[in-house]
Amino acid sequence: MAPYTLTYFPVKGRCGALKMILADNGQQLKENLVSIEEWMKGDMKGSCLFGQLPKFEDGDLVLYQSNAMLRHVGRKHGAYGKNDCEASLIDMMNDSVEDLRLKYIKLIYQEYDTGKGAYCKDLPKHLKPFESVLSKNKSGFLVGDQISFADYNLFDLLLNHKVLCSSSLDSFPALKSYVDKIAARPKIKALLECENFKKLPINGNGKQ
Ligand code: 0HH
Repeated sequence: MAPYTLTYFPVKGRCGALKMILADNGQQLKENLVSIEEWMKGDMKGSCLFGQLPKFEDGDLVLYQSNAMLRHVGRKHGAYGKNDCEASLIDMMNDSVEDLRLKYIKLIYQEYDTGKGAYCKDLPKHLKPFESVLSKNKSGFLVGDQISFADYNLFDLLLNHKVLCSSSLDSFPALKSYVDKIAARPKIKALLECENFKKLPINGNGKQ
């Protein structure tokens, strides 16, 4: 039996990074896909602690909130730093990834047609801090010398941004080589090439 179960909509959405960290650690994932029709019936929404998906189960542990899931898996599989200070820096970086993800989600679901140009123009301002951190850390990761859950999260969001604005990484050499390096990790490469993952749209409204 797969040790982990994920219940979510048939999109990459907030679960791309979670699938990446699990795959990279050789972990199996059982997926329950929820159609929008099923969700609209309301029963499942009512059963979710905060009325939203994803829901993640590790045995008897039930988690909501995608970043809590990343932290949980990171903690269990050695992707949460080597000490408390590294863990705090990883939290800081992941919070910044979440800030950018929220901007991205707002664009996709609320302002795509009117706001895409301005978003792409403004994007370098938001990518610059990540470029700065990565260009200083010779390991090629955000914190310390090993990959953390924040790296999978940033990598996932950068892939989305490459789809949104194809030139988004052009003036960021450290980010560009970071994306190439993580994409080349054998288990990540296999996930990105796997049909079940590839066929999922990034978002739920057809915008990307
Ligand atoms: N802070 C939460 C987290 O990080 C936010 C969860 C959230 O926004 O986990 N959940 C949304 C779905 S994520 C939700 O449950 C966005 C994907 C939308 C896909 C829509 C369906 C597509 C079907 C093809 N939304 C439902 C709701 O709030 O009722």
